Amino acid sequence: SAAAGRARTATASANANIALIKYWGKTDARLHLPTTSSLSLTLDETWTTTTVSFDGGDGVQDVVTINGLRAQGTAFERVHRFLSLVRERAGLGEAEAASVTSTSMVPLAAGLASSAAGFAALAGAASRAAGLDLDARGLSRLARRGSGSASRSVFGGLVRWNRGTDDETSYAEPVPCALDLAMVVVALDTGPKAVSSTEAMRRTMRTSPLYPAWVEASATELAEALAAAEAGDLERLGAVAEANALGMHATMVAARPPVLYWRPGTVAVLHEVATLRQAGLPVWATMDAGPNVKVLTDTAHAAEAAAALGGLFPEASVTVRRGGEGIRYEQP
Ligand code: 2P0
Repeated sequence: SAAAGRARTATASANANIALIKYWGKTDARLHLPTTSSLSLTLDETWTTTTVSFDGGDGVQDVVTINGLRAQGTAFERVHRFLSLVRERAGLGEAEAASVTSTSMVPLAAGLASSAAGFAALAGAASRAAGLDLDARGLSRLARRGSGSASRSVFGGLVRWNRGTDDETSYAEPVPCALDLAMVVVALDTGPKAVSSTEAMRRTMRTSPLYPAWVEASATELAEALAAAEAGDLERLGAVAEANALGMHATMVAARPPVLYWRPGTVAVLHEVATLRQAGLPVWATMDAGPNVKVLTDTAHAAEAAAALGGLFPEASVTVRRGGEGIRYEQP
């Protein structure tokens, strides 16, 4: 075959990331080109590990197994489409089907960034298995085609995804950070969400009158967040991150029909974060496409913040995550 002599199997791991300045909306749905640039923290201990083998799949087509279950429907289609893109780039025919086995420690589709880790790991494993030799930027661009936020999980620490104007120029890269950031994840509900991010952002763009204002504010907020991170100003970074996330949710709530990911517990946690902050703890909230709240702080205050929130919300699962590393490969 055309790929004779190339590695046909590869394994890669990637961590989830949580955006401080969010990605919400696409100018090109096929290429996953975003309306705004975004900024995220890659977390530790949130890995997805994926093995891809171009071994013929089940003899007819690709086989995708996620956490021991065979993927079907939309989940299968997204992975299959991604593998076809990799095959096309590598000069492999569609007949060269693959087996994909993925294990994730993050609950899937619950607004805990599982697709970011998942598509970053898939991009790394599939590109290596297909014999593509991509640099980090090329890998970030490829991961973006699977899921926008996956472009950021290729890198560790604080990462900016440059919106760009085309496939070539839309990629992520690490940025300087003088803070030892941490996130306290307050998981209230880890079941699958009712509305996917892809659908929610499409609906917001099409119908929310607040959306253009959020996009416009986002550029200024990103510049402020980058400056604050580089200067080691946690208070300034936290305040702008919280404003950007709540602004994003405001655009969704104003969509038709509304996209309201918030639960009563979500609002309770937001209020308690503000109360803790007034009491002197450096904590700010951010939220993604789900009811869970992630609390930005630094490593020096993470344990105290987690203990306080765990005590207030015994029904929630409260975990501390620090900055984590980018994509890594299992040695063959
Ligand atoms: C983010 N989210 O910046 C934003 C904030 C959720 C809220 O990126 O359609 O799974 O696959 O490109 O990356 C979740 O959206 O969406 C997301 P697609 P993705 O982290």
